Parts: sequence; structure tokens; C-alpha cells
Amino acid sequence: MKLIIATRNAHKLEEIRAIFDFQGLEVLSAFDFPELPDVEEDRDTFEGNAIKKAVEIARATRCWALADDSGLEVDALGGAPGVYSARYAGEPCSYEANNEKLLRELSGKEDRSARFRTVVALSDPGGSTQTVEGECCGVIIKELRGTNGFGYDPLFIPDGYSETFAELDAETKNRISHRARALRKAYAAWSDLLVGL
Ligand code: ITT
Repeated sequence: MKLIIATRNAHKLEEIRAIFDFQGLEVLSAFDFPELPDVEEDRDTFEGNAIKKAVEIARATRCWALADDSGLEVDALGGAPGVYSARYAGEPCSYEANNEKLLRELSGKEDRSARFRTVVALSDPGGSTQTVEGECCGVIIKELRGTNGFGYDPLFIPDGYSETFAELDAETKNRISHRARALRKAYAAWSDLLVGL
């Protein structure tokens, strides 16, 4: 049985493959199914969007599917950009424009606290789902630093560190990130089930 990682974000896919040990499973991603339409992410929670992505890909491919919906919640902005993180500055999605908008919205604000959140959903071919989640708290700095990672990484310093996610190496980010925390829970909960597929 194949497992499809229901993402078209290449950075995310690379992190998921680095963090999660898919031992013995044939793993494909949404990139292997170019004919499938993009899933419209119209739910108002990470959980709702993660479930929708996993279920639509699982039903369309008749395989098991794993999806990640994630984003950045900034306290001084009432939790924005949240589920709108990918298209915060509008479409087409641009990490550069999103980061510029975030800096603009936070200019003059004292409270820079924020957290990344990820919900990972697993769907069987019929659309039955399970979810786990992870978060990583930190602060938003005032200028971009670093070139690793993607998205808001150059602006986010995780608690306990002095470098941004974009300055830390991939191994460190993949040990402490929201995605790492969610996928560790996913592995604990689902590895027996996945190995048996
Ligand atoms: P898929 O839906 O195809 O998986 P996406 O990029 O649209 O890809 P999301 O809807 O989950 O994924 O949006 C997540 C956005 O949140 C992403 O585009 C980044 O802007 C941001 N983000 C998520 N995880 C991040 C991380 O680890 N580091 C930096 N930014 C991140």
C-alpha cells in the first residue's frame, strides 16, 4: 500500500521526509499526481484544513494520505496570520511579501511573541481520519536573518535559541519545530498501523 503526503510545498515535504521514518512504506506526494486539482483550504482551523487535504487526496488516489496544515500565530495580531499564513499578503503566495507585511503590521509593537502550529492528519482511503498537533513558541524579530528553511523562518527565533529558524541548520529545526513535535506524536500513534499497510 502506498502513502501519499498531501502537500505541494517542496520545503514542507523535505522536512516531513527528514523527520518521519517511513520505513518499508512506498511514499509518494501530491507532486506525483499533477492531474489532481489543488485542495481549496477554506476551513477556519488548521485541523479542518489538514483533514480536508488528507481526505481529498486519499479518496482521489484510493491510498492512505498524510497532510500537514500549519501557520504562524502572532499574539499582538490576535493570532494572525494563522490559517491564512500562506496567503497573508494575498495571491499569488509570496514568502517575501508575507514577511514584509508581518514586519509592517508589527512595527511599533512591543509584544513580539508568536508560535508556529501544525496539525497533521492521516486519512485512510475511505476518508476516516486521525489528527495530532504540535507547536513551537518564540518571538518575531525586526529584520530578516538567515537563508535556510522557508516561509516565516527568517523572522522567527524559537524559545531557548538566539538564531532564527533560517539561521539554524535543518537538523536543529527538524528536532524542535512545530512540525517535528506533531510528527513525533504521529509516529508514536500511527507507526504500527502504517507498517502494517
Ligand atoms: P500545502 O497546503 O500544499 O501543504 P502550503 O504552503 O499551502 O502547502 P499551508 O497551507 O499549511 O501549506 O500554509 C503554511 C504556511 O505557513 C506556509 O506557506 C508558510 O508561509 C508558513 N509556514 C508553515 N510552516 C512553516 C515553517 O516551518 N517555517 C516557516 N513558515 C512556515
